[in-house]
Amino acid sequence: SMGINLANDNELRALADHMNAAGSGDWTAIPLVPGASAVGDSIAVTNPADRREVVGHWKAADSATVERALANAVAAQPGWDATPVDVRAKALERAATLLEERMPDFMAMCTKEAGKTIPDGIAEVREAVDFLRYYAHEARKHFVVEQLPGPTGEANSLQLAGRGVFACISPWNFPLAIFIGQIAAALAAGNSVIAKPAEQTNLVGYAAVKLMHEAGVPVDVLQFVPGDGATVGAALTADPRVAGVCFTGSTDTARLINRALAARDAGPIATLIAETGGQNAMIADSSSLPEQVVKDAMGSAFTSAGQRCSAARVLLVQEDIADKVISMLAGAMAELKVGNPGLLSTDVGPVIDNDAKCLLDDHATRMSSASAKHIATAQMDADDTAHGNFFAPVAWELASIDQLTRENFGPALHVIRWKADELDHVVDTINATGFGLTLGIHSRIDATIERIVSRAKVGNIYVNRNQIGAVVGVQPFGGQGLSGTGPKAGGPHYLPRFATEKTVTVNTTAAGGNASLLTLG
Ligand code: UN1
Repeated sequence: SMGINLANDNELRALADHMNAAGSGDWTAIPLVPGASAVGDSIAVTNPADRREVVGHWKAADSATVERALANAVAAQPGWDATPVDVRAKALERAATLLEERMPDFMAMCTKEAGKTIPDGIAEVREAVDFLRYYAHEARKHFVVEQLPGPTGEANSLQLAGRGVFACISPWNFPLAIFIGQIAAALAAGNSVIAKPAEQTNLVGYAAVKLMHEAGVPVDVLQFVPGDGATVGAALTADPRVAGVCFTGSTDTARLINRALAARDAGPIATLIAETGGQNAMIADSSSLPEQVVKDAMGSAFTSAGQRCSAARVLLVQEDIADKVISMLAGAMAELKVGNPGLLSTDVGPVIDNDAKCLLDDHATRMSSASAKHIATAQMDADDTAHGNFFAPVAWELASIDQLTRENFGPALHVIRWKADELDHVVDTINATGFGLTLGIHSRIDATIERIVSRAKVGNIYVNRNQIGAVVGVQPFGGQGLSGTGPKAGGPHYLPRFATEKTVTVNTTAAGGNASLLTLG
C-alpha cells in the first residue's frame, strides 16, 4: 500500500464507516435558478467504480433556464457588491464550518460520484474549507479603500469592486474543492455567480451550492446551472452579460472559451481566468535517493488515479541511478491496491468514466507501437474492478518526452534517462512541451536545484518531495503557457483578478471646493 499516514487510525476508520453508511446513493441535482420553470429529462448518475450502481439523478438547465439565471444574476449583483465585505466573508466562513460538520456526507458523494478514495475525499473537503476561509480573509484585506501617496493638495485612493456576473465552469476531478474555490473567489469579490459543474459531477456541485445558500449567500447571487458545454457553457460564454469566466479544465476547452469571449460584439471585454493542463515532469539526478524518488514519483503519478492536472507524467532520471529507480518502481507498483475507493486499503480507484478509460487504453496502444519499453502494470483484482472504469497504473520507459503528444489524464508514468551533461537540455525539452504547471526536483546538490529552478518555465516547483496537493494560501497553485492564464488559485493575487479597480483623485486645495471635504474611506 502507498502509505496513508493519518494521526489516528481509529478516527479514520470511524470516518470511513460513517461515510460509507451516509452514502445511501439517492442524490439529485437540478438547476437552482429562482423563477425558472420545468426542466428536462432525469439523467442517471452511475458509480465509476461500479457502473451497475445508480447513485442519483440530475436534470440539465435548458436555454430558458440559462436566460433566467442571467437575468437574475444581473439584477442581484449590485446589491451583493454593495454588501459590506465582512458580511460576504462571514457567509463564506459559515459555509466552511458547515462543510467541516458534514465532511462524511461530502466524502461519500465524492466517492460515489467521482470515484475518490477516502484520503482523497478528506483532502477534497479540507481544500474546499481552506478556499472558503482563505478567500474570506483575502477579501477583507483587498476590499478596503486604500489611500495612496500623492502631491500636496491632492488625495488619491484605490478601491476594488465586483466585475458583475461571473460564470464558474469547473472540472470533475475536484468536484468540491475547485468548484467551491472558484465560486468563493468570485463571490468574495462582489460578483454574482452562475456555476456550471462538470457534467460528471453535478450531484456534488448541487449539494455544495445548497450549502452555500444555507450559509447565507442569496439564491439569486449564486445559481446552479448543470448542463453540457455545448449548450449551457456556450450560452454563458457568448452572453455579453457575463463579465468574466473562471475555468478549470483542458487547454482545448480554455481556447474554446477564449474564442467565444473574443467573438462577442457587445458587452465588456470579458476576463478569463483559466487553469488548464500539464505535461508535468520530475527530474532526479544521481545525488538523489532512489527510494524517495520512487515514493514521490508514484505518489505524484498515481494518487487520485493520476487525475490531477498537477500529476507527474514524466520521470527524468540521470543514467547512473536509472536501473535502480526503474527496478524499485516496478517492485513498488506490484504492491499497489487498485479497486473500490470506499475501502481504506485502496490506493488507486477508478478513472471518472468510460471515455477517460478509452483515452488511456488508446495511449497504451500507442505506447506499445511507439517502441516504448514497458516497465510495469499494477495488478487489478478482476472481480473488484470488472464493472468499473478501472485503468491499471502503468509505467513505460521512453527515449524522449517528445513521444508524449498530449496530456494523458490518468495513472500513466513515463521514465526517461539522461546523461550528466544533459541537465539544461532536459529542462529545455520540458519547457518545449509548452505546458508549465508542476515540476519535481530530486537532488541533494543546491547548485543543480537552483539551475533547474531558474531555467524551468513552470508554475509550481517541488524539491525532494511529491509534486501534488498544493496547500491553499501556502503553495499558491497555477501554471503558465498551455497550463493557464494565472493568477494562482489560493494565492494573494487571485481575488483582485475578479474585481474592477477604481482610482479616485481629489483636489484638496481651497480651489477644490466641497470635493476636498469628501471622506475617502
Ligand atoms: C487540478 O488537478 O485540476 O496541487 C488542479 C494539486 C491540486 C491540483 C488542482 N491543487 O494537486
